[in-house]
Amino acid sequence: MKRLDALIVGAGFAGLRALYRLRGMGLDVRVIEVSDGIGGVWYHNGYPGARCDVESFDYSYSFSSELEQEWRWSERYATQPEILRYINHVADRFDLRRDIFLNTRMESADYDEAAAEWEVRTADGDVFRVRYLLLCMGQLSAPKAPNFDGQDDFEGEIIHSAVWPKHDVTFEGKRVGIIGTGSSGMQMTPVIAKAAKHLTVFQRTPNFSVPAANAPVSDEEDAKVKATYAARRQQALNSPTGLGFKPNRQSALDVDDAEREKVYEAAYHRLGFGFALSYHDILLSKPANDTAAEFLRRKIVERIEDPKVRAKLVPSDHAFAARRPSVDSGYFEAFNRDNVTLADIREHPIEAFEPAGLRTSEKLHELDMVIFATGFDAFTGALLKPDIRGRDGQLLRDKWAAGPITHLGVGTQGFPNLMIVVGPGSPSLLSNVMVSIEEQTDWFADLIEKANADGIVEIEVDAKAEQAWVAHVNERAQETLYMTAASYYNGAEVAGKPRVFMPYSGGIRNYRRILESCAKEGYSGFTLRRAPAAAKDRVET
Ligand code: N01
Repeated sequence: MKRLDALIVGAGFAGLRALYRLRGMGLDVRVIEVSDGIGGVWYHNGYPGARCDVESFDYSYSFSSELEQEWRWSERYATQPEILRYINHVADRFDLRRDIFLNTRMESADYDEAAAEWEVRTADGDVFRVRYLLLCMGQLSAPKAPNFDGQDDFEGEIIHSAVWPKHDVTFEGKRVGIIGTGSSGMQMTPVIAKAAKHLTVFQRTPNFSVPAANAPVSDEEDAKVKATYAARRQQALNSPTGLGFKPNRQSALDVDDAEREKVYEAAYHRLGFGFALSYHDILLSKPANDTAAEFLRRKIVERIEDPKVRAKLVPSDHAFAARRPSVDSGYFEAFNRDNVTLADIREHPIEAFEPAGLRTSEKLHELDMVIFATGFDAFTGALLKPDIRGRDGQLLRDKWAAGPITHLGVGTQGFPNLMIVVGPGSPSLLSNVMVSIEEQTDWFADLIEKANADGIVEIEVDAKAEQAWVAHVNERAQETLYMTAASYYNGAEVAGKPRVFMPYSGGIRNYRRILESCAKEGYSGFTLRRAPAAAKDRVET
């Protein structure tokens, strides 16, 4: 049994950041990580074409200006290998590895009410007793895969994009199928198309996408950003989503067509994901959204030669960005190649695997390899896998059976001293997640610092506060178009999952102000105790 001040679960961007900060406070803290390497999703999503769709300068830590100055990004949108190199560089530079246990899966965590401690058990039988348990387990880290009839009889290879093998995967001479056209499927399509003998993309829902406008980072741009990095970070902090440029505060409906076209054209060629911020109301008003969606549909049409294929690829069943759009590098153009076929599985659903390939209601697609780019059990998938038991042995999974209940996305009543980093109910995937990670880990660190200074041993969310927060998260979501589409934002990605809105859509800046005022008010919505509630009860009875 190992006794610690804090245990962090997950060695991705969040876990490393939490380790750096908590260790810097003199706490005895460790990280456990189920994989055999650090990096979280960036360790596993090694599929061809994987890259970040937030600009490298913004998708990076801000806690060390030395780190900011010394790291040299090679491209505006970094590839997965480059991001993984960055993560490893950070781990080495700040000597983080010595406190990380790899190949260590948290199987259960039980709250000991009398001691105000968590007892964490790993799959290998190790036990940790800790005051604080920080869950840094990711929002898109529990891959989900279909289970078609006959799958085990398939004679080719099946790979999931989010569990990409560490050995070289070759496509030369192979007939490859990709199921799924979210960001992962759209990123890998043009790359695999170039290498494979034939590529079939199995599409259920056509998705919006904006070109990445990727480019090498020139020495000049690198120097310019580094000279004004602090201002760029401030800009990100004060933006709705944590991206490092100024959003337009105008309505898309307050300008004439020519002006709007000019703005969209410029954003389309330079801003990638930020296209959605061209006007402030793109995600708030359907008529405003229609202007952006119509512009993007025109652009998609221009990129595809065959009118029949084009008609299938143009998204028409959801508002732009109500589902997560992609930022692509040649996705639509890939369908102009002779060796690429689009299989519309909404029209002709997949029926089963056969030894030679995939049978749809139309025909057998003969394949040597099938890639599942089918996404994740988002937001709650990883958090609810282990048995996390709070007061009275209540399982987190039971408490959240009808959807996650949190105060500020950071904790939940009945599970004291449990801290969720970038959890449901926080801006999470509606933000540049690096900004959210740094903000929340620092907020937790300040809270722990205060608790230690004041002799606090138990920190618990109040029931009323979490009810009010869940209601607020829902109210904010209702102001947007997010609930108008079925997506992983609202639980539609997994059959039977509660259909509730998961992230907080009120924006990074609002959220930061809420966190700050919570702290200023002595952590309103939380009860901070100098003795465990259970121990007090015992004394009182
Ligand atoms: O997953 P997705 P993803 N049969 O859920 C289809 C981040 N990310 O891995 O929409 C057939 O978006 C499903 O169809 P439908 C980013 O936040 C970031 O692509 O359910 N099809 C959909 O087309 C992103 O949003 C980067 O009708 C099935 C696709 O699979 C998130 O990760 C790069 C199916 C899943 O799309 C997830 O992206 C990559 C089935 N049974 C990912 N099940 C960056 O650039 C699912 N589908 C940072």
